[in-house]
Amino acid sequence: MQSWSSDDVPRLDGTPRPLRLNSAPQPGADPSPAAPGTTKRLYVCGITPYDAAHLGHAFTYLTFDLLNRVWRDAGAEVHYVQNVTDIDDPLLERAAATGEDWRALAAREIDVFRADMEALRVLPPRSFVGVVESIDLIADLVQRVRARGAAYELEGDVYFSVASAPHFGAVSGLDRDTMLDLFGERGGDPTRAGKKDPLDWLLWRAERPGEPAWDSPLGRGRPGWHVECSAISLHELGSGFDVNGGGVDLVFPHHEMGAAEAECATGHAPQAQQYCHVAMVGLDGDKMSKSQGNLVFVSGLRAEGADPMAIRLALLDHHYATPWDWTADQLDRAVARLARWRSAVALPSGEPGADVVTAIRAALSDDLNAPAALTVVDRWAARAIENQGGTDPEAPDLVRRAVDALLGVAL
Ligand code: 5CA
Ligand code: ZN
Repeated sequence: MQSWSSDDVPRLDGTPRPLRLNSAPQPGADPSPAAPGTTKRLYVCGITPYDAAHLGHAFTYLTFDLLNRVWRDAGAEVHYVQNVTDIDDPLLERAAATGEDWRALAAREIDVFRADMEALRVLPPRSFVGVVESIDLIADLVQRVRARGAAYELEGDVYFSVASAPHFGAVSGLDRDTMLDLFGERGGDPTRAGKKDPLDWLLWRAERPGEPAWDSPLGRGRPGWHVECSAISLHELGSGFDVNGGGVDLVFPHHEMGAAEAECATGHAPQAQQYCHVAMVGLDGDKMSKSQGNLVFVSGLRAEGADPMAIRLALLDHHYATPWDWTADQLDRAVARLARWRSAVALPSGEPGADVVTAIRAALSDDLNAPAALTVVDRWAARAIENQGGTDPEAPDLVRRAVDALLGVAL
């Protein structure tokens, strides 16, 4: 489906440091640092469009936007793929509750998401792929899994047999009891009678009365959740792509089960060299989630008049691996910070900017440490404002371009 648009990213002189991402490489992984001309392959789990993007979603997409920018700064091409779960139980449940057609609901929320991402200056994925437009390739992956003897039928539905996944557990590192708990909490069906193992998961759901369904060699039905991401990533990026990303709520079962599917279908492991997960953003001590209803929407803040660049700065002031709670004062602080930065780059000169570029690059190369990068710009801006300029007339423009290219903030 159509992605969104972005401004051109300024190119910066000098040499970036190789990125260190603090997540364990998968067994058999071969992560090589981005060399000029390399293509990096990134898959990030996209939204289920039954509600607008909240600040937790935005935090996840901003994190991978930083990764995208760091790779590009190192001279790599980035093949970035993001899915849209435009058919799934939560979408159908919301549509049923409000009496809206599920397609209209999804289309509207995807539009809001695109507008939010564009306003936040998140670089668009090269491939933005819906499930509904991918039914054939998803059914094809299920067929390949079946051909390998790793799937079985239960009352017309098709299940993946966890016993056929030799590396199961490599993504999450969890023990079986924890897996069973999380599977039950996060959309799985550990108690369904007739399964060979409670952890076996649904690949294809046969048509139910009143539910949308598509014809396929598996019979009429629709895909299970995990298989959409393994099929779309495999189709777009192949095996062993660089990073598979999403929020930490997707470690298990989603990424574990998706990896097992892709590895089974291709016979190649790992599905991705690294899995990178973003900590949950909360509100008042609870995970911000659609089901809990404690949401602050990007579109809501924008409608109230918030500068999207201030929203971006407020989110970037947190490291992706540390859970945090949103509070309104964070936006106020970001507004003040943005104003300081803007007045500093509007001065006719400043302290030399090359050190600022080096220090922002150093912070981001260290496990995407955005808060440290913001502090670098704070210090430069404070000195420039205090001295009403500096020795270098090129500096304001250089800092503006670095903040644009590396942090995605337009000053
Ligand atoms: N469509 C699936 C992925 S295939 C899904 O999880 N959709 S979602 O709309 O629920 O979430 C979209 C993305 O935001 C996912 O990567 C998810 O892990 C992430 N996410 C959800 N809630 C939060 C939160 N509170 N904080 C940070 N990231 C979150
Ligand atoms: Zn996914």
